[in-house]
Amino acid sequence: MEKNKLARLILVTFMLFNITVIIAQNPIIRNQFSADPTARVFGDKVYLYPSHDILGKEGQGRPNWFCMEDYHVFSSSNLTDWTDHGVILNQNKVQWADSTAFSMWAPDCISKNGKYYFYFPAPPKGTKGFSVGVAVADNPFGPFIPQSKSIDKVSGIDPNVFIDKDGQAYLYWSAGNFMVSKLKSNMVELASEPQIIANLPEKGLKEGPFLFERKGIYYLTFPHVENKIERLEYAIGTSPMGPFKISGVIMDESPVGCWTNHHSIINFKGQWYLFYHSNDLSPKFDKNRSVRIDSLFFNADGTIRKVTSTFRGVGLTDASKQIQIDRYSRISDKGISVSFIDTLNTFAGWKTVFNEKKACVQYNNVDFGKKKYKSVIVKATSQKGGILLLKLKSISGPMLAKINIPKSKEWKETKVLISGLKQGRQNLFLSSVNDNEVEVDWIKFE
Ligand code: FUB
Repeated sequence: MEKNKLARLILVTFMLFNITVIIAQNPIIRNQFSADPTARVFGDKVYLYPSHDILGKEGQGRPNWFCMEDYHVFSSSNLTDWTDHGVILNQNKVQWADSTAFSMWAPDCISKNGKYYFYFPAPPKGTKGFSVGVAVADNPFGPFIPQSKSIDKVSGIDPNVFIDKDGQAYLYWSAGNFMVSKLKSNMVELASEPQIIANLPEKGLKEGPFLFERKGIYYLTFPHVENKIERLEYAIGTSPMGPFKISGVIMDESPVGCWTNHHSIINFKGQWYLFYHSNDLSPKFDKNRSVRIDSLFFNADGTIRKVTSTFRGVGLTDASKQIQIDRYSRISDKGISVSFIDTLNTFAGWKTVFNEKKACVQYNNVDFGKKKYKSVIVKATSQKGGILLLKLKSISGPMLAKINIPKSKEWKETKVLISGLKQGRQNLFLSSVNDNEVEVDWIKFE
């Protein structure tokens, strides 16, 4: 088929099924706010089930607070290109839930015997507090059909389901304390009385339990307010129902003060990943959050190494696509900063601003594959005009190109021939030659 026709066909298919493709580093979801990420590996893809924060309007739940009316699901086979499969459940489709509450909080989804079970908390009609419901589908992206009633004897938020090697499923949730019950094989009813998980921090809110197993160790991981805002902690045990022993911190408090954090941990293609959230796209209101991913590693004794949040996140960036250098791996201490392209529309992303000579940004893991790239394109603007150097390996490494950014008040794409490029995975270094201010949106190779 002709290239244009194929592109049109793909676009029409995506529009028909309400699918959007997003390519991003941290935060990974850029077409909406997203929080409380539960990631699951189903087949050869990662499916992401986050909460969907929106900016509440009058009459939509509690003012200046979390506001969520539905859930989307996203999928990816490389953790950098994400497909938004659209809405999988809305509060007005749940018979037992109060559809004026806008409180569809942190969900989870698990697969058993070819069915997908989506667990979500919501305030029930006519009473206070939260219940937990289940919606069932035949595939990971729905349509999910909610059960007509919430799960009996479960009051609380942040459901999490773990299926052990023997096939027994466990439901965890947060009700001040963490609760656990076995689930019946129908996955929608409890098989044992809810039990409090003991020996966990007693002071400071804890919520968002997420349990996983590795090499016979059961990790109960959770956000907890040890100081003023949440950080991610964990406890370990030898059985899914505990007892658990407090074992450490997975991620410190948000450096930008996002009060909540909420996470999940998966192994995908041999690497462990931490999915969590911050408020990247809403720096002034931390109830509009965005999902991030960073790699997670274990020590030989099974303890978890603390994860430092990064902008670069994970995965390879295709050299032929827009490389958002503002999601850097490293940046020099002075002469360079990152800010929103449009403060009124943060979804437009960020720009990197160079304003001193030798300021440098490093962006790792760009995939040049086996292609023979000939040029680099830089989308930039500079009031006085400026010069950037693009190098491999380090700021004093081999030079790929010297890029003269023309004097302009508008964003312009400058294309320059490159030489000395190696194939495969490379780390890039972009630095400024003089003090003239240059703003860069992205670079890409052709
Ligand atoms: O997103 C609403 C609530 O904030 C979640 O249920 C908690 O875990 C916290 O992230």
